[in-house]
Amino acid sequence: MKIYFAASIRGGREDVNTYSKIIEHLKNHGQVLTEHIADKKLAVQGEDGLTDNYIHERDLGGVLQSDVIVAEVTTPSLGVGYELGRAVEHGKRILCLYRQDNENRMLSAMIAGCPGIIVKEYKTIEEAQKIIDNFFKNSFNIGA
Ligand code: 6IA
Repeated sequence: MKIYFAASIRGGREDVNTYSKIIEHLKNHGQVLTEHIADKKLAVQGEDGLTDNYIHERDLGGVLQSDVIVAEVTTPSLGVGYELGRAVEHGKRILCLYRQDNENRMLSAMIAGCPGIIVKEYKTIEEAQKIIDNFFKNSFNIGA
């Protein structure tokens, strides 16, 4: 099971600790192709020596070869939205995890309203873990 975990990079890194916990849990279900998303050194300024074009080609390749996409979408990210759109286009199974932590912000209707995407709200990391377990169980009949 290849899992592409998507989450904000240039959109903002406030939730990097949550990304790390989600990735650790996802590893119970398969191979996470994008562990670097939880790298605290991965700053908004950039990954050493990589061009944007290289990152785009590499990451899109990852989306296309994955069996499932799991995205943390609390911090709005153009890159994550784009990856989700491309994944929907290719009929991938997609789970988005969202935390309503700011009453002035709502998840984009283009994600919340997309029939090809399962969106689940969570408050605690334990809730997110249960949602992930249920998603894999219901989608692939695989337990944690
Ligand atoms: O627009 P964002 O940067 O927030 O988009 C984040 C999403 O795009 C993530 O889900 C990643 O899969 C992908 N992505 C964007 N930039 C990178 C990156 N390094 N390395 C890996 N994946 C990326 C770029 C660092 C950058 C600050 C130069």
